[in-house]
Amino acid sequence: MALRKDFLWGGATAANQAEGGIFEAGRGLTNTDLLPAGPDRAAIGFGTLDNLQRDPKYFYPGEVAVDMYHHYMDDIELLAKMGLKTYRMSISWTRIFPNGDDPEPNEDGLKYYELIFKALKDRGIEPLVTLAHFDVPVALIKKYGGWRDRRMIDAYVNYAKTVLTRYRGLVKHWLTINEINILLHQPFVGGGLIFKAGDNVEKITYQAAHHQLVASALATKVAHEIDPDNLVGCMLAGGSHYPYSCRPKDYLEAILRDNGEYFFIDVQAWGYYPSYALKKFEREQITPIFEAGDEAILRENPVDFVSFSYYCSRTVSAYDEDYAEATGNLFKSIKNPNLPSTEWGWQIDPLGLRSSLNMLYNRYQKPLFIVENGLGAKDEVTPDGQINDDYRIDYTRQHIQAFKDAVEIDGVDLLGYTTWGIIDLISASTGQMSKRYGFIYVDRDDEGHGSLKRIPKKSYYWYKKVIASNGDEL
Ligand code: BGP
Repeated sequence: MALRKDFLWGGATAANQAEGGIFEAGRGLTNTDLLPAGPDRAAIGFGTLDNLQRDPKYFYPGEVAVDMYHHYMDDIELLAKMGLKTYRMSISWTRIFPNGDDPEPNEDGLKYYELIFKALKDRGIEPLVTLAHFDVPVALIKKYGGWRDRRMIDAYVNYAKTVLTRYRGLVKHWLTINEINILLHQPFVGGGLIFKAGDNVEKITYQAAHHQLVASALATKVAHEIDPDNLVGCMLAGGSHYPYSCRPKDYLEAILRDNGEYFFIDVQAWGYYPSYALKKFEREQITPIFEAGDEAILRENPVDFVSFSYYCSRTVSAYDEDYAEATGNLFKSIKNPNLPSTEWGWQIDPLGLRSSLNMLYNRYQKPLFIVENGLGAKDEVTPDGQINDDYRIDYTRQHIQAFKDAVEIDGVDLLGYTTWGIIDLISASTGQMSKRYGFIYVDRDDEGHGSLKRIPKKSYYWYKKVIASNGDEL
């Protein structure tokens, strides 16, 4: 079995890392607008450093990002010329509802995305839309403390209903919440949570998780009611756990750590809480409060497909030994001595993508979608204005080969592949521009200097051929 004929080749961005224009046309502030570049970013992202006011001492890279807000037509033109079949992007919640739950939506915000979706459709590009990509309106953090409060469910579902209704017929593929398991690792980024001394962090986080899971199921329900053709996916920060050694305890540790991350997807795909999670909650006395009807909402509204990001596998051990550390998207693990690393310490493991696809397909038996994958690396512009990013081509080629094998040899059902940061944008973990993922270069640096000019990289032309040959020409 080869890749589907209608395989969705594409690229991905997110509003908070690409758009900028955060004060334009009535937009309200969102949590990620408050993430500065520099050393405090991680603590703010975790929710231990309360930073609900923008502080002039910081540089906020998301304020302008790569200014897609103003460049979107030119950018879409570049994406179309690459031959993209799909473009993954997120709607900024606070462009639609500046305070998250205003009585009426902001027409300017609705119009903005309508123009984008129409421009994409006109060029034969299917939008793949994330409803919340690290996006919690600041007004709702102030009012409710973010997702710890159940009232977030109504605000989110009302927002979802508004955009699902408005973009009916324009958008068919939806993702409810980006990398939903990131809530455990960066609770402010994932859920707008800020902790005070004495807070039971785990209890609050899992209660917030429950609210997100119910909200996601309700959004799935609404999406299906509004248009039965809508396809809704959940979204996991993926990458399986490897045992550091073949000691049985290490293997068990890897399984348990996988469970810890897949918990969210288990609920969204199966429609119920897995037994290992219920046991953990009981043992640790952190069982989330369920309201009457929650179980039925989850059960009756599982997702249609499972999407995930894949950058690296993660290595773990049950033993407290002196291991070297590897970073990875927003959480750390042990450095795997068998794998090379990027300049940012993320380990490169194409075969791990095939393993993850197998694991997820076996576990869920639903179509899969790789909605993020890519290499964050420094690029150099040659004196004649070229970017020869062979390292990025190499990385992407190996990952594409891995998913082709998962489809062709292992029989995994894969809907598509969108590379992360199809156009350079700011890094979620560091706020840097210099950690570039794009096939399209953007002239902007870590301090916010640069013309914002776009230049297709060597990878741009390479990917164009890959798409045109449906993955045959790598
Ligand atoms: C994921 C996020 C993205 C993206 C990517 C790369 O966790 O969904 O928003 O940024 O990782 O991570 P980074 O930007 O930290 O290199």
